[in-house]
Amino acid sequence: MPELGIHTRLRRSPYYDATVAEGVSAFIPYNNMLLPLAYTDPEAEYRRLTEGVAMWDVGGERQIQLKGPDAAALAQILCPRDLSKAVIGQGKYVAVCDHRGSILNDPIALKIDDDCWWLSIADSDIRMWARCVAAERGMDVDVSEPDVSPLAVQGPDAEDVVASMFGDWVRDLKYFWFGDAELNGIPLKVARSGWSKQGGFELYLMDGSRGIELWNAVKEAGAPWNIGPGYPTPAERMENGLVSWGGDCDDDTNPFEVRLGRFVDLDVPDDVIGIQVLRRIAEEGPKRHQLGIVFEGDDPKPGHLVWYDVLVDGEKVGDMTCGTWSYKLERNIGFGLLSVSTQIGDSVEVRRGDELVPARLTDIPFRREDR
Ligand code: THG
Repeated sequence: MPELGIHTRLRRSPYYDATVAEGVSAFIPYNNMLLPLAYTDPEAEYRRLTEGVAMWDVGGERQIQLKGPDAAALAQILCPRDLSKAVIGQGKYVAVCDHRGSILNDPIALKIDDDCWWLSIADSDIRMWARCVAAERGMDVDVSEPDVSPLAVQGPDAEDVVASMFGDWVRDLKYFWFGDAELNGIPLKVARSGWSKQGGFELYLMDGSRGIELWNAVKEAGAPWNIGPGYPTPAERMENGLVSWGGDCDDDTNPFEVRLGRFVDLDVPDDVIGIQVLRRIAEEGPKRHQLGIVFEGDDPKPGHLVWYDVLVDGEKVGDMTCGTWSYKLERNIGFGLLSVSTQIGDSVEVRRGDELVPARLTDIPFRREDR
């Protein structure tokens, strides 16, 4: 394979040198930043996440800050989920949509202050989108990307590690809620958050010059729990049903198609972008839905580099948008973005290169019995 060219535009996170020292072996570009996606032993890294605790450089999850008198109004216009009752220190997962109801990004929206919101974004340019919307609507709000880089601590032992560093108050944080903290003078926010279903926290580092110090402090605090490096882990997130916006959605995917309808509030004001279309889709029902796909057989096949066609009786019914070897099912699994004519239990074929692989449709999240 040719190498990926590295350029100043592909920014290094504040933890970059530490991840190199830990043996990072692959990066993915994410918001024009290098985000670690592999170290040395994928199965050990999966087990560390699901059975112990791992630390992830997710500095690529940038914050888009909305600040000023109209910050809350702009946040609501961008997010088809009711933010009006959110309090300072609360975060909410949202599907930011365009005027067609198609998802542009699925950030966590954090209420930092009455006049300040962060959108903690997936991999697309919401700074440009937010700035444009604010200007076109004549709003008094400054849109920026501040020096804030999350470090995730994920896994069943994450709470003990983070409580040992910051105190027991972190144990009482509700999902996506956060509080201010300091570690040897390093300014942080500590949130119960992260892109896994193993439980965990994110430390929002607010001074990029101190990333290595923070990395080393977490590594030292986590040593009694055998903490080690990790990353947003494809097998764990697919098994447990987390959507990867950049991989599982095309230019025309609405929240109802990918199980995110529960994060849409249809009664938000009419000027929220996309809400008119979302109301119509909610009433008529979406044309596609997202189901699990489990391949027959147990031959681990790494790599899922393009969407695969999914066929029923030789006819295409949709796409398999991601795939991985599942350690939990001991099968190849993935998500299908499929016509609503398909249903759980159906037998399908997946076109993988030159072969047609027999597979079955399942519910998401996956259960071992679904094999
Ligand atoms: N942390 C931060 N920013 C992020 C991510 C993150 N930005 C991009 C991306 N990840 C955002 N995407 C998600 C998607 C799902 C979840 C978290 C981030 C998630 N969802 C649970 C679920 O769907 O079951 C819980 C949702 C809920 O109940 O509210 O955890 O990881 N800083």
